[in-house]
Amino acid sequence: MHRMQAEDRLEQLLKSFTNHDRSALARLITRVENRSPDASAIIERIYPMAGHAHVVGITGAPGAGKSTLVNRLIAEYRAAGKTIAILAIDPSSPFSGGAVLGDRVRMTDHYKDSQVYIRSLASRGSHGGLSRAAREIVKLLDAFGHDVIIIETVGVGQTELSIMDLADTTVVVTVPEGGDSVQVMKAGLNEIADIFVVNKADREGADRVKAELQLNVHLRSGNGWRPPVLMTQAASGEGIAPLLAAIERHRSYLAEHVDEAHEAERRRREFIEIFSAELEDRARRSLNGLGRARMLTGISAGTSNPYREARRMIEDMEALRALLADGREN
Ligand SMILES: Nc1nc2c(ncn2[C@@H]2O[C@H](COP(=O)(O)OP(=O)(O)O)[C@@H](O)[C@H]2O)c(=O)[nH]1
Ligand SMILES: [Mg+2]
Repeated sequence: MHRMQAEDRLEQLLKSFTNHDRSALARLITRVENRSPDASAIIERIYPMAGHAHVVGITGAPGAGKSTLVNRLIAEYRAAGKTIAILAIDPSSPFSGGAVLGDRVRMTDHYKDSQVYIRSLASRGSHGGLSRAAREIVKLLDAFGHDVIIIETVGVGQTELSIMDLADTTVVVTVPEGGDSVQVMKAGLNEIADIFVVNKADREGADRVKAELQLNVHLRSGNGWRPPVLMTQAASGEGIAPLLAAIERHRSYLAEHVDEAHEAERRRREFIEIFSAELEDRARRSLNGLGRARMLTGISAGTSNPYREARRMIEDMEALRALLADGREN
């Protein structure tokens, strides 16, 4: 009875979502972010509607000016008549859902714009992993019909790198401060950059950082896309139009150079991630209900070998079938 009602409500929500109701979008995102029991069903349903947005990743050190840059890009995209969504991922943010693009940037103008959707995701409190949440939220934003989705992340750590895997076009933001280009290389950001930006070009040393990055690009082998190195002053808006033009050039490049092998590999990787995450969800939800109390007692007490128990569980077809079928009742 309860389940029926919940399903009806979900149907209603999905219908509103399809009719471009932004509060339905917000509520579906929250369900996915909190890993509510119907999160997987939601993504499965909206998946076929996604695949049209251009996903742009903006990454770089804290304080590099990413949010200021994003704010400028929003204005450019809006002037071009495009609908845009922002997913700001801030690992240091203690807030969830409320904090937006850092306190320094005032986005009130864009808030009022119904064609701009802004959402932030704090790594703390996001159940089931940050990159999974980011991937699914991007799918929702895409399926909703946004032309452009910008993901802002701090460019440190494996999680952030894996989130940039979601982007079609990755913009790495650096600053003239000493050694920033070296930090970029160390963090592996040079390998994922499609476009380099030296922001705060009003400051001393911007030319040098630009030269270092350009040298790095030239030393890269291959004759595919060569990441341009652009100078911007996000605070004043200088260099934003050329940045947008470069992003659009990269988008066209991607459209003209579809790498089928690369795409196939990316889809396979995505499938394995989805499959493993779904299995893990089910395992967590249903282990207690499997009549495995004794085994779990041994695990909890630290007296049994978790590797052996896991293998036994997988090899015990009956238990595995129960595990795979389960998860809905609980
Ligand atoms: N001098 C200068 N400051 C900038 C520029 N762009 C951004 N800032 C400032 O840098 C600080 C950090 O900006 P923010 O966008 O929050 O950086 P984020 O942490 O990378 O998102 C803010 O005080 C901005 O006003 C720029 O082009 N020149
Ligand atoms: Mg920011």
